[in-house]
Amino acid sequence: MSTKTNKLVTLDEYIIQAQNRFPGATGELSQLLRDIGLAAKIISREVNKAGITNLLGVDGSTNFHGESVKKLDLFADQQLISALDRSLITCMVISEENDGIVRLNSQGGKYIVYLDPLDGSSNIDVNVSIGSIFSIYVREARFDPKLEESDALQPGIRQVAAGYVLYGSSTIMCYTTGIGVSAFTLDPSIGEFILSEDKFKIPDHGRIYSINEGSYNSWDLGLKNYIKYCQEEDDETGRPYSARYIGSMVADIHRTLVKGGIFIYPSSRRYPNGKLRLMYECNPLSFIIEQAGGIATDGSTRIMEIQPKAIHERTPIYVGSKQNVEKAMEYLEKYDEVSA
Ligand code: P6P
Repeated sequence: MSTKTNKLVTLDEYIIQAQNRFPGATGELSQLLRDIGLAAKIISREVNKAGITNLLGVDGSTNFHGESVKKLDLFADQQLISALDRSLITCMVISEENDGIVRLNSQGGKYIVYLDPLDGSSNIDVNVSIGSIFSIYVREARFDPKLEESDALQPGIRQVAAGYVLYGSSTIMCYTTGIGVSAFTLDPSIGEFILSEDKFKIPDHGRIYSINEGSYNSWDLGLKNYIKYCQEEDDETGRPYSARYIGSMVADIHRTLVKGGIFIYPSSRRYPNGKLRLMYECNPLSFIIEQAGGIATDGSTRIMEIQPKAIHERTPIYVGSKQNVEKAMEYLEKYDEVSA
């Protein structure tokens, strides 16, 4: 739920108005967000006509994770990195598409940006929604000439901004700078992101659970019993809940933000530490959900308090409406003792 707005406000206008509320603001973060907005428009244009411009399909290479790289993955990565490089505000980028840190031209730049340039890319060829995710930190040792990976290993609570762009039935950019969540819808006829929802609030409880039930057999007992709880008849809590799983985290999280409920990617036999990446999937999307009034944990620890050890590390995630995530945690704790 949120306050719909009627006045036409573009992303650029909104960012400037927000900046003016902070007299000491240098305008650098505003510029960085505008850079991402520009790259998002270009990526949206290509995503929406990928089938025509031969941008569908695999690039033929595999990334260092061993995953086949889609042409649009590379295109999105290049667009975002070059947009950030042009404004000389960002010193380095960490992206799912690059093994190590990507040093930009401005080695003294204030910001470090994590990117999942095109999340859910396995859905590209079947025309299912995909998204770009970004997470922004301030470089602490700003004037140390040696730019190291360790500069980027900061917990999610240190994010200064985070958000996503969802390329779906419309293109939506949703971000937070720590004072609420705002969403903008791209109007392709004028090439502008227009403010569509301001101060997003996630429902305290939702009737949707979202998990890939194909890995059921390798779940912990607590998770198995929580999903059974979601499927039981109970009018008071509106159960059985509906199961919805798109397989694109950005799309599943956006639905959870709008309608409430819970999204889960647990640890499993195939992914003992979970599949999703802490720094450029779970932290930014957890920042958004927390700012909207929800909760995000790894099953026991708040996602944004995890101290990262590696830039591409993975984590399990339970994220969404407060009541739904708390209920899931109850089951994990109750049955964890049993299975231990
Ligand atoms: P599975 C997409 O590849 C992704 O990284 C997330 O966007 C999505 O939530 C998850 O993986 C889907 O993984 O194992 O259910 O196909």
